Amino acid sequence: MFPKDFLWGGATAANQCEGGYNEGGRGLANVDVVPHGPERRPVERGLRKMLDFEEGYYYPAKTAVDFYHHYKEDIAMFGEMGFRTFRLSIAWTRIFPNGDEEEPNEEGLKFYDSVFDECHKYGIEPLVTITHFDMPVYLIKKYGGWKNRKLIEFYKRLVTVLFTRYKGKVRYWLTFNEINMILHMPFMGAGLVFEEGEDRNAAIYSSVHNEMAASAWAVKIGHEIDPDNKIGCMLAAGDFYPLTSDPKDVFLAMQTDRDNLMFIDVQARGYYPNYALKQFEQKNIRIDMTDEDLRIMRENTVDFISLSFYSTRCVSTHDDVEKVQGNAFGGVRNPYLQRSEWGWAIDPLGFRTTMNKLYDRYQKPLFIVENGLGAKDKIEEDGSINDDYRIDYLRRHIQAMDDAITLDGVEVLGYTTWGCIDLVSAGTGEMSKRYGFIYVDRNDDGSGTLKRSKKKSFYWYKKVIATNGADLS
Ligand code: BGP
Repeated sequence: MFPKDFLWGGATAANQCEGGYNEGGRGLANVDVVPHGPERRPVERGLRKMLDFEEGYYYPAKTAVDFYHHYKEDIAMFGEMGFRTFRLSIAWTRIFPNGDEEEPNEEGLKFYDSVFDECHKYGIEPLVTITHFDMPVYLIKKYGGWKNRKLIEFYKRLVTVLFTRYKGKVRYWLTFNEINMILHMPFMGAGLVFEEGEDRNAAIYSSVHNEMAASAWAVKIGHEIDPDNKIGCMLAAGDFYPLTSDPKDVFLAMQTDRDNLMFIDVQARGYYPNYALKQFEQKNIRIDMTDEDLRIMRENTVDFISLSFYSTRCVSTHDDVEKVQGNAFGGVRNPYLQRSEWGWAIDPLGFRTTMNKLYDRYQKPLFIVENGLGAKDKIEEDGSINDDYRIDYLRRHIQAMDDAITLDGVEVLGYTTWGCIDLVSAGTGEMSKRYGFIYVDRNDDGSGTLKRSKKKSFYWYKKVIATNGADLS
């Protein structure tokens, strides 16, 4: 049984749905210059530097699914499904086109004002990710991005403007989307570029520290501006399983989990865990941390833990195992699980396990802000789209979430499925990897009319929400 005020809804991110990359005074962002095609992964990982549009590449984020011009139509459809919340992100470059200006860009602020007003028309509570992989290119070129402590100041300026302007319109905030993604996709996740011979690890962990300090400042500023604000962190979650009961595998799984949980340990408990400090020491990673950073982090922990969950992952110390690449996380194949067309392991019970572990560890409410199946859809002759595979995936995960709440006592504030409307895939840049209840006529090469239509899952999710999760049939 789901709580009465459970926040059902869907999730998007500015860079994957808005488009309008050069409208309304917006500046250029790292997420704009990640191309579709074989160069995408190297760019995402910071192995190939691309800080501007280059000849001969297609950049899907430029137009994405043009939410910038379609938001009224799209939010009306979310309203029709009965959404109680809608997760979206702010494009930093709409508010501060370069990132270091003193004054914000009014046109950008107005855009989100209209989006939030539109949500409230349908009784939809906005859930805002302050930065979803987003970073002004100017800040990368001029300051080196998050490697530079100055970024903390620019981020404080950004959040102060947002909390002040949208006071009363937005109550739920996330500071950084999938903050641990910086380990796996440093450019895509945080705009990091590396110089020749630079120590990658040192650059990553200095940036991580600056992000976590900035996040704690956001919690402080957000609470000061409006004590009703609820501010959360966001983890790309999914437990790491040991492939076998070999203690070496078990230990490796624990360590790999820790690599990702370290972020939330700091954001939710307020201090670096000993294992992280030891690692920095052993790897000779020196981070410029001030006493003030550590105080702000300790005093301003998050109100809730949000997470994305698509799959669990599996690790092994053995050689004779099949390697797989699901999401941005590598690992080995788990023989007990089926996989999506993109090779992501499907594991609803693992979802329940992950929720339990996070709740045990932090004792703070969870918010599931991404979950879903990326799949190819087929339009039938009569125009219908029968996405039973998507319904099946979501049904099993919602059931697992119900079990976690009802049988295990995990506190969960809400659930927003990823890509409630089809959008550009972050990992691959494809449109054909679809997650939505709403189909968007747009193809991998950018062709298509952008027309929206309802899939079978649209009606199914509407019923799920109407029955507060009681009818999943
Ligand atoms: C998460 C991101 C999202 C989203 C999702 C699905 O990592 O927060 O932005 O895209 O994964 O991944 P993909 O788009 O690669 O299928």
